[in-house]
Amino acid sequence: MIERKHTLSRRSFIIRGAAAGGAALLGGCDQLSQSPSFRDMLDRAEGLTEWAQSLVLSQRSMAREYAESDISVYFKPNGSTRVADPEYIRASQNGFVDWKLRISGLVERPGEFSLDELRRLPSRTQITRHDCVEGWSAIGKWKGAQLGPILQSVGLKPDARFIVFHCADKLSFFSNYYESIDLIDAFHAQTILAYEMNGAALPVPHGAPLRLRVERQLGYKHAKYIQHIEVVASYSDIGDGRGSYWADRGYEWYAGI
Ligand SMILES: Nc1nc2c(c(=O)[nH]1)N[C@H]1C(S)=C(S)[C@@H](COP(=O)(O)O)O[C@H]1N2
Ligand SMILES: [Mo]
Repeated sequence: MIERKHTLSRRSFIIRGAAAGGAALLGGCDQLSQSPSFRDMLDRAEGLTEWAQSLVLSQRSMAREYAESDISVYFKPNGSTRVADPEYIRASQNGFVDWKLRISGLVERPGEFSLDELRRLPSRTQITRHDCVEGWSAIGKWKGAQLGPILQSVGLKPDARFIVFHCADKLSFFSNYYESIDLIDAFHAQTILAYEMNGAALPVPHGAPLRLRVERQLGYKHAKYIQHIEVVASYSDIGDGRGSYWADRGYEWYAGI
């Protein structure tokens, strides 16, 4: 029986849920939590009952996973397939040994993670289908550090709502690529910072050394070449204010499959 008399902030509940092994709650119909207007409502709602929140958590179903034999022979690299930034080029020539991921914003302990440090964190390997908005799909195997435990280790501040990924590549002359996700997706078991693809180090065309996999959304949400993660209360100050390079150019911010 679910205890209904407490009200918690959505954030603390999600974090507790994740800590208690939120994956155990996964399964069932995913329609409600995938609905953009429902998620908007959640983002505004303070102090939902624990009962309502557990309903939401129970809707966090897993994206379909495939067998090794389903892995695509060819996986199209798309969008940026290289990075012009001199610092990135130098790091890539050096096998990314002194590359660092920076985490800043609404966290208790901002800091940097090397690739080795990321590799030592709780990881997940998943064979999933990538669906690009342009109409092609490919199946690949991804291994990476789960984002949830990383966020727990740096500690989210109470007003944290979105995780922003700042990338090293410029897709247009004026702007680096950027993306953001909400805490529901950030703490989902299949949301990983991938450093391996199909059993090898992530290749440069696919986003080396680190790219996001957020399996229940379309391809453009899967930020490649991540160099900086910023935790924010609102993404209105990022880019043109819609939370994503492609959302700022007319696509949906929430790109549910
Ligand atoms: N940094 C960055 N991330 C990006 C892009 C990009 O151009 N730059 N393109 C997006 C799009 S539209 C898709 S379909 C996927 C492509 O991933 P892939 O190159 O591994 O196929 O990356 C996404 N992430
Ligand atoms: Mo895409």
